[in-house]
Amino acid sequence: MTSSDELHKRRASAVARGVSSVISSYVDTAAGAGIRDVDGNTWLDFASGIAVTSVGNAAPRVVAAVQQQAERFTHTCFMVAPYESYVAVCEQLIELTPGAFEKRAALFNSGAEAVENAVKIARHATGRPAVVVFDHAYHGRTNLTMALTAKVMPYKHRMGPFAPEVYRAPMSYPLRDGGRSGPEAARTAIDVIEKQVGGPNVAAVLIEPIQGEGGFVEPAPGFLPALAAWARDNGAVFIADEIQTGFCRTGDWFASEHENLEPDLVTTAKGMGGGLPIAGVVGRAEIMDAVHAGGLGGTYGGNPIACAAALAAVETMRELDLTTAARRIGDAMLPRLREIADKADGIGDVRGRGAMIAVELVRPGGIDPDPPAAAAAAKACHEAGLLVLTCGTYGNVLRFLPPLVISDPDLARGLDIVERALLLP
Ligand code: PLZ
Repeated sequence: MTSSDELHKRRASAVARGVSSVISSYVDTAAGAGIRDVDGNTWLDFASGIAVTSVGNAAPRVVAAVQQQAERFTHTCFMVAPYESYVAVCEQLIELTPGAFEKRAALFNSGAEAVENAVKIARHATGRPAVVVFDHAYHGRTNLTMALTAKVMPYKHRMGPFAPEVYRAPMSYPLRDGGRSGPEAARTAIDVIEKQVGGPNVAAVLIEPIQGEGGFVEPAPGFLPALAAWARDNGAVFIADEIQTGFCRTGDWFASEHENLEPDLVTTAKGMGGGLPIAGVVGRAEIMDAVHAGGLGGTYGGNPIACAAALAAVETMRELDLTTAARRIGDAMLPRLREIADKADGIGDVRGRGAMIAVELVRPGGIDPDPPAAAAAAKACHEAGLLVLTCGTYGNVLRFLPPLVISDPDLARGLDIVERALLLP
């Protein structure tokens, strides 16, 4: 019996079944794009802990910053006794997110918490109840964010009732909406919003610039700008959920930059903390500051160790120019995957930007989703030592989120494994 097998046995009688894992190997150490399990097997990481360790596993600056901060102090609660690093992280969020207008920021612990707070802030600032979200959206697992998330299994099944005043509009999904243009798809969505919700009731339009868990769905050009313009014209807050797309992942600091969007509010987490739990909401000062003193917070939000990690992660992103690194990863992956798609029958789409890349698997001859093919390809990658993830409303998308510090040879080696997995009979 391997050490992982033993841990798996212990887990079965200690860890709730609802919490599952992609692989059954247990991690011992990890560095850069490599993970070693407790039996000495090595894994190449194309998952980054779901788009978190963009600066690499155990990034040296992050590790040093965490160690130094832990020795100074571990926690005082910013709401009790404040400290500089919280302010510095907010300054970085203000500087790095799109929009030259005056901004404010607040820090939280998880992506879901950031989204919840963005909605609280938008409702408070507008005095309106409704939140518009989209098909295939993923925003978290808390009660409000389950309501915002589209997919029922595994996220919402038998877990309602869900928070009210959440309305779902159709998404631009070029593979699956007949290739409608962005403006056309936006007109359809806006029609739903105006007929079923009503502009004056909308507090916020909330959207991932490229959808993450929903399938790496990149809306057609013009879709996001049209929604942002509608929100502006109707006094609604336009919130970009950049929890998965942010912090260099798509080749820009934030994916919103791609179409020159300037969201009123941006939610961030994941890559921001270089592996430590930290999240933020940043945006227009007049919206953020509408909330009364004491109206936002939480015991651990902007914990000093997490802040130190975030500052070190941002420094690493700047120093190693990880936006450029992400673009280079995309430039290497997309053509290679398209070549594979030409040889394989079941690849309906190859898409993504920067180091957020996916292939959508379909039944040959059409676009019917083929989730077993995605599961089989992921399994074949895992057996060859490459950690990849699936996603998508239909579970038929194989997605790649390598750390942005991955070396060219490691990237090529990973793609070789992906090729063999996708060309299986
Ligand atoms: N918004 C866009 O991608 C988290 C979820 C994994 P938390 N995505 C990974 C799972 O199955 O729980 C995510 C996201 C976007 C919000 C969230 C939520 O972030 O830090 O997981 O709460």
